[in-house]
Amino acid sequence: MPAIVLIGAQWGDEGKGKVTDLLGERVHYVVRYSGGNNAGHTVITPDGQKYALHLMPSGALSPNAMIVIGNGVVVDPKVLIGEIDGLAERGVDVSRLRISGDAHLIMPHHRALDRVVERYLGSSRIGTTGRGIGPAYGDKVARMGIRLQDLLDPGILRKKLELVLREKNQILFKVYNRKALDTSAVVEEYLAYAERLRPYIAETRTILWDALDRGDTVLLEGAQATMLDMDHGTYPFVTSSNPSAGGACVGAGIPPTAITKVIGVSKAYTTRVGSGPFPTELFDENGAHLRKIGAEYGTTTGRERRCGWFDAVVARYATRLNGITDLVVTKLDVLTGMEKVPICVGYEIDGERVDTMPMTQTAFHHAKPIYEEHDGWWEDITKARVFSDLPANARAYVERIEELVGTQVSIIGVGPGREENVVRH
Ligand code: 2SA
Ligand code: GDP
Ligand code: MG
Repeated sequence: MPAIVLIGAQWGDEGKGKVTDLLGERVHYVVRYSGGNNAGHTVITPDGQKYALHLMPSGALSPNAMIVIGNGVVVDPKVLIGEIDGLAERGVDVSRLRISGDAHLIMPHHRALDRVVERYLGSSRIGTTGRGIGPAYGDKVARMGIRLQDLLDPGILRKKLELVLREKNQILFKVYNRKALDTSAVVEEYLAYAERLRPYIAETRTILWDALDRGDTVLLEGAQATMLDMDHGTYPFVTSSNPSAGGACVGAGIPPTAITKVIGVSKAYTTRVGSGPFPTELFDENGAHLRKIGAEYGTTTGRERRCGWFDAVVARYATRLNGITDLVVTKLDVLTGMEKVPICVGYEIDGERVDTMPMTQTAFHHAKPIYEEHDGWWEDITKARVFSDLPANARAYVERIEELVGTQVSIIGVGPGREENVVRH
C-alpha cells in the first residue's frame, strides 16, 4: 500500500494527530504537506505522555517512521527548532527528520502582517492563528518567498530579504503604521537557524520516490481540514493552503497515482475555531457541554472552539472532494450522556431544501440545518474496542453516519489515548 493520505473532513481538530500516531507503527514515512505551525496535533502515547505537535509530523512518536516536512509546508524556523529540541529532551529520536529545501520560511514580517491585517479587518477578521501563515503563502505565490534552501546561501538570503523588506518596509508597514524591520538583524537571526537546520534539509521528493519504489508505505498527514481549504473551503474564512487530498500530491511532490487510500477524520460532532459560517453551531447549553466534555480549546492558541452537531452535508462534500475511502469518527465518547443526538441531514436555504453544499458562500451563510434526531446512550464507551461493545444507540448513530456519507467508518475514537478506539475493518 504505497501512499495513504489522511485529511480532516471538517474544520480541523478532528483528531488527525491521534490517528496518524495510531497508524505510525505500520508506515515507513509520515509527511506533512501543507500548513505550518498554525496546526496543533495532539498525540497521547500509551504511557500517558501528551505531545502537541505543530510542525513536526505526528509520526515523530512512532520510532520506526521517517518524518518529512514537505515542500508545501511553511516553516517558522524558530518554532521548528524549539519543537526539535523539546522532543529530543523527551527522548524522541529527531535524526529521522528531513525538511524539503523548497519549503518556504515564515519570516518576522509575515508574523507582523498577519496580526496587523487581522486588526485592520476588524469584525471581518478571519480569526487566524497569528503565526504568519497567510502572508508567507502570499509571498510564495507572489514569487517573493524565501525558502529553506536559501538559508544555505547567505548571499542569496540577504539579497532576497533586501528586496522583500524594501516592499514591506516602504509600502505595507507604512500603510499599517509598523516599525521597519532591519535586514541585517533578520539575516543574522536566520543564519543562526540555518546552522541548526542544515542537517535536516534535503531533496525530499527523491527520498519519497525511492521509498515508494521500494514499496514502503508513505502516510501524508493533513493539517487543518477540507472546509479550511483555500479553494474548496468557506473562502475567505480558510487557511492559505490546500489541506484537502489534492494538496497532498503538490505539497509532498508525489504522483497522484501513488495514492491508494484516503482516510478522512471527522469528529462525531463538529467544531470550528476562527470566523466563518458554521450551520450546525450551537449557542446553547449543548454547545457549552460539548466544549467542556470534549475539551474544545485550540491546541496552538488556546482559543475556545465553536461547537455544533454532526453535519452530514459537510461530511458528504468532504468524502466526494477527497475521495475518502475510510472514515474515522473520533470523540464518540464525548456524546455519551446526551439525551438526543441530532445529525444535520440537509439545509434549508431561503425556503428551499438542499442536501449538497450550495454554490455561493452567501447561501451557505443562510443555511439552516435540517436535523434528524437520534436517541443518545448513557453507558461509558471508553473501554469499547470492537463494534459490538458499543451500546445499540451508539452503533445506530455511527451506522446512520455511514449511510448518509456513503463511506465505511473504519475506526471510532472513544478516548484520546492511542489505544482508545473501536477498530472495525
Ligand atoms: P491561519 O492561521 O491563517 O491558518 O488561520 C486561518 C483559518 O484557519 C483556521 N485554522 C485552524 N482551525 C483549527 N485548528 C487549527 N489549529 C489549532 C488547533 C488552532 C488553534 O489545533 O487547535 O489553536 O487556535 C487551525 N489552524 C488554522 C483558523 O482558525 C482560521 O479560521
Ligand atoms: P488535530 O488537529 O486534528 O490533530 O486535532 P487536535 O489535536 O487539535 O484536537 C483533537 C483533540 O481531541 C485532542 O485533544 C485529542 O487528544 C482529542 N481526541 C482525539 N480523539 C479523541 C477521542 O476519540 N475521544 C476524545 N475524548 N478525545 C479525542
Ligand atoms: Mg488541531
